Amino acid sequence: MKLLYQTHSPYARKALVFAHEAGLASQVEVMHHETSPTNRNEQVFAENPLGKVPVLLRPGLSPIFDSDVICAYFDTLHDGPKLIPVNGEARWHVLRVQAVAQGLADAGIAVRWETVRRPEALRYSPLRDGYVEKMIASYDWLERELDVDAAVHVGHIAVATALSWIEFRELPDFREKRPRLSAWLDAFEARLSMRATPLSGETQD
Ligand SMILES: N[C@@H](CCC(=O)N[C@@H](CS)C(=O)NCC(=O)O)C(=O)O
Repeated sequence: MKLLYQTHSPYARKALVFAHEAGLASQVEVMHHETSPTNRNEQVFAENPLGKVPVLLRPGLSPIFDSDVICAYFDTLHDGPKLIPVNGEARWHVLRVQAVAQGLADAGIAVRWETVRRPEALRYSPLRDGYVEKMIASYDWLERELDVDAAVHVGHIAVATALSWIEFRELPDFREKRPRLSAWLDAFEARLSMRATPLSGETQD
């Protein structure tokens, strides 16, 4: 399988960390692609009409996107404990945590548009502030709700890759007032899956 990837994408890293955690990384060939809504990548558009990474290419089968769906697919390919609980309240808890993590990364990208990516004259500070509020509320929610002692699941992977990217991009701090979340992230970042997938590079708009 080939994974259309980006070394500075929280979502692409989430899919690859999941592959490592599920014992599938050796079956995944990583192909780096730059993407931006202002810088069309034809090879990515050919596989995903949204023009975004990650995309998983499977021999003889249709491409899979986005990161949520790639992770769900990977979870069908291994015999270990499921990283996405199959049923019960555990399933809804894990998917909800994943949703908050996805929203955090989405809000972080929106903040970057309104601070560094958009030409200065076109930036709109009320929109930046609104997205920062969402990030702060999500940090507080994770400080309260994240099941830090549970076995690793897709929600953990999504939160760790989102928060790690937020620090990499110097977006609003989450550590100072959130010791529980902060300690959990430090421990998660020591995992092989995270150490094998470092963030690097600049967005090319
Ligand atoms: N919901 C998607 C988000 C993917 C996404 O936004 N990827 C970014 C890279 S961080 C991208 O390719 N952006 C290009 C664009 O927005 O056109 C997922 O979870 O995979």
